[in-house]
Amino acid sequence: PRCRMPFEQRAEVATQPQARRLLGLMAEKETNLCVAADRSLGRDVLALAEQVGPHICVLKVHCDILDDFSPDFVSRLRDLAKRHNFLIMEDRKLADIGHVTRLQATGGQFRIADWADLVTAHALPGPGLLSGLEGAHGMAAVLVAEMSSEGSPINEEYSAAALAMAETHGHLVAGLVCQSDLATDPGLLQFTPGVSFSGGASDGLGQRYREPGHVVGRGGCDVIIVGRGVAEASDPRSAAESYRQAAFRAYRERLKT
Ligand code: S5P
Repeated sequence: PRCRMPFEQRAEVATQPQARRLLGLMAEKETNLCVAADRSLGRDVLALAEQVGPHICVLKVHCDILDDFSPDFVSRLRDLAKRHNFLIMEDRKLADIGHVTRLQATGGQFRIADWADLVTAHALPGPGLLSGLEGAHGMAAVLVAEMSSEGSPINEEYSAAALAMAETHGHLVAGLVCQSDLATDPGLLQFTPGVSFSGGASDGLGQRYREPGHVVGRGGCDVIIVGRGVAEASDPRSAAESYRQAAFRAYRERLKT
């Protein structure tokens, strides 16, 4: 099964180019950590990316929370991604009809497809959304199949439909954002947010946390997404290294089961 296949082997069978690239770099760099750089100023996102760059496979950003988004910020971020060898995921959570999705992905002030390797999207509108991303400069979609937040109305049927959408559009979809082990295709990556060493904790706004070893070992997660656990640590660099080690160790253990 997929959870016992090493990343390097999965990179070979993956057909989506960004998924192939990511699985390959995870194996090579020995990291399955994605840091969510949820900071309001471009220079703070760049400073965090510089600190955690050597330890991560993906840097996840929300361009719409930046007070000072600019093309210059994006080109600096791309330079860092190249220098430290990580992918950039824009967590836009697209959720509209294909026509609007295309405009949101390629235009506006953010021009996401010009700089992001991966973009998150909800499955809610159906496959037309993915058709809207066709031809978006090779940017791949990551479909939100489950959410970490309390009270989410997403149910099993919805998650199964999101998975089916990912599987039937394998050329455009690199993976899922999920909380449990949904995929069977070894080429699809499962990204799991709501991860912290303080498992069981909440943030007072509905976020629920589980520990890295738990989500990778038992949840089938491939890439942990850690935001405040790293970004708000007194030393983000060493926090990132600790999360990387915990998640990669759990992945190695999983291969033996
Ligand atoms: O279900 C989800 C999906 C996502 S992408 N729950 C989430 O929390 N996220 C994102 O993961 C969220 O937008 C944020 O950027 C990150 C979690 O941040 P943390 O500070 O709670 O670790």
